[in-house]
Amino acid sequence: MSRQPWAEPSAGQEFGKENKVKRTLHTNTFGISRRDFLTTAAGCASLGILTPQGPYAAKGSAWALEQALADDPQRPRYHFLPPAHWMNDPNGPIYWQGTYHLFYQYNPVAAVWGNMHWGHATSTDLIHWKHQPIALAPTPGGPDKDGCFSGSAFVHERTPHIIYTGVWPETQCLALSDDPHLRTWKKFKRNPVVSAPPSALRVTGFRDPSIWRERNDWLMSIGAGVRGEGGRVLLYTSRDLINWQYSHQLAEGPPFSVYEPKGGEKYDAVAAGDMWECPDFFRLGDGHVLLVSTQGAVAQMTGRYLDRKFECERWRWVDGDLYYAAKSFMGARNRRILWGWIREGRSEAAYSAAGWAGVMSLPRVLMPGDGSAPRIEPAEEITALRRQRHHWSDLEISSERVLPEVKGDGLEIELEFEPGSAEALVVKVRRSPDGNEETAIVCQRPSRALVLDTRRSSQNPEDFHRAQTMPESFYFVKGRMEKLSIFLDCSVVEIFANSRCCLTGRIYPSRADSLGVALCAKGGDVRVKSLDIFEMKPISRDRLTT
Ligand code: DQQ
Repeated sequence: MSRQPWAEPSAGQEFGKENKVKRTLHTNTFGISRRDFLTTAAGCASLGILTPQGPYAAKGSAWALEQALADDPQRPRYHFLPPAHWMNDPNGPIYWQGTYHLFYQYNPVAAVWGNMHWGHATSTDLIHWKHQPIALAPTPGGPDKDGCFSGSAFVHERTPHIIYTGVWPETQCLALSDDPHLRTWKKFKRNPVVSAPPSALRVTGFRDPSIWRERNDWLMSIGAGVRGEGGRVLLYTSRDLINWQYSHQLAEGPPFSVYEPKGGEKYDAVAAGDMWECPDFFRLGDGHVLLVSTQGAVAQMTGRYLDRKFECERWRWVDGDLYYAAKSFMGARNRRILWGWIREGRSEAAYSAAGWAGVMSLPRVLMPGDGSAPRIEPAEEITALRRQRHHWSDLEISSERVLPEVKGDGLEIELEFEPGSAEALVVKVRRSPDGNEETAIVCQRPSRALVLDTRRSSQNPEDFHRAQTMPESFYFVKGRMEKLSIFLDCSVVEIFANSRCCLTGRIYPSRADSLGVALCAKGGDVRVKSLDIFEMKPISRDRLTT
């Protein structure tokens, strides 16, 4: 090993070739107001808002883009967002010396996927964030020259490290930070540390490393798959993080896919379930959980871990297909916290023109469940955002009941109900006074499914108009209350059913007066034992997160 194995952070780290703005790695002291800071080119650059490509290039500057984002009513106000442009997977979340660090796949020059960097933000309460300089950028000529794909952060010898996929081809690369704020990262000079998948396996992909320690060994799982057979998670071991040996498959198939290729369609390994992206493996209570992202959704397996092999006993989807690439970490008070990427529900042309795409889910806490799946709940920190409370108890709902007391696009709605004789309880949000625009959250009794119906959420034909279904969301057994928490945040609807599963959707109402809430029972009565609606505080003044 050379005596200086870690490259200095500035070495060759420049944004895309077309963009002439050189990356500045100076430390933002945040000693001046954020707005003043951002009016400087250095301020914009250090937070990852660069002179944009695409539609905003014509409009002049990063500053013009930022103004547009601050005024965009579709931008959520209490979910985490990058400063601008495109975000996808959460990467390497880590709780380090009392601070939460959230990294994410980021294109710093346009609101479309590509040119992957690691964006970075920090928080001390999981809710309010500060944007930080970009953590990882492709190194020209390096193994990550075409992008720094997803990976994990971990601590080795009291020093935070990142292991991530450099492309193309897909290889695994290492970086470390000796900066207490993790603002600067040094890449290992002899990257990649794993240069190719095992030669005996013809894999559909080889990416998204995740890492943990067992006795003296580091273990690393890598997402992969075999065409026509299903997903795979490959297990590597190392003593020093530099020399890795392929051991065996931690887990394999089934494909988890309902994809049926039509004649002539291009084969897509992820959609076919033949490639498992972003594996996340951890112990929870007495059992083990493996999350993999496939076919546009996240599958959650629970099962047995023996001889370093995971055997799936049960599985279910964590959420619908607008939630992806989920990644967990241990937060304060030993909680297993899960982040996930919420995709857009509109066309690429629409989000690219808007200048931003992608939202981070609320932090979710995973806990040991009743045997069939872990419990999943919003992190309790979110309650700090509750402002005004509207409360009802013992409501008998038979037909539609509009709640004129409450209106808004930033609400938390909590319900406990008994199904009664009705076939469905429907909670309507973002409802226009004439009911022409509305988003329906439907608790279906016969199927026990939760449906998020966004077919009438907007009158814009360009948006996705669809109904998503999450099976087995309700119990519907005598004497048991059903619980629903709905988080409404501008274009995001994030639902938790019975601490059992989630369903997330995107809506882009076209009318400014689509702010109403109503309850409705179909085919009978429902008793709503309690209903709380909280108006939620934004996490920043201007929809820019910090
Ligand atoms: N996104 C990353 C990959 C990962 C995929 C690239 C999942 O590392 O497999 O942006 O969304």
